[in-house]
Amino acid sequence: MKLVVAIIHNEDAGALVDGLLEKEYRATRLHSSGGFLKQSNATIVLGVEDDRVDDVMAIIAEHCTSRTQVVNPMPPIMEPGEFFMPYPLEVEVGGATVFVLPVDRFERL
Ligand code: 2BA
Repeated sequence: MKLVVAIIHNEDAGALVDGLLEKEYRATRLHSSGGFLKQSNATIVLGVEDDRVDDVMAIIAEHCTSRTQVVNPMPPIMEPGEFFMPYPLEVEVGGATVFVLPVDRFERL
């Protein structure tokens, strides 16, 4: 068995969970936020049999799309008379960042 941890855009989370449920995968949605952008995203956690991981990856790919987000960099600490022109920065946020981990033991009590 594997634990699939997928960090995805908030906007894609509902459709992904529905897509997984349609195929009878059990999933948990966690509210998370990215360390870099500090914006909220979603983390989907699901335990699946080894031979179903590829199917789950395909469902994730189907429902999660990458987007470009604009970040306004923090102004540096300024000395009197210095001037800072903030240029917004474009960042490509992937459709999904996925980790697949081995599971030693799984029980539903
Ligand atoms: P964030 O940390 O908010 O990162 C959003 C996007 O900003 C990243 O997209 C990447 O394009 C860019 N980025 C992140 N760190 C950067 C840096 N130090 N310098 C320049 N650009 C940087 P993704 O790579 O698609 O990541 C999307 C979200 O997935 C991340 O949100 C984070 O929540 C999670 N993530 C990505 N890689 C991870 C990892 N190795 N471990 C844990 N979480 C990860």
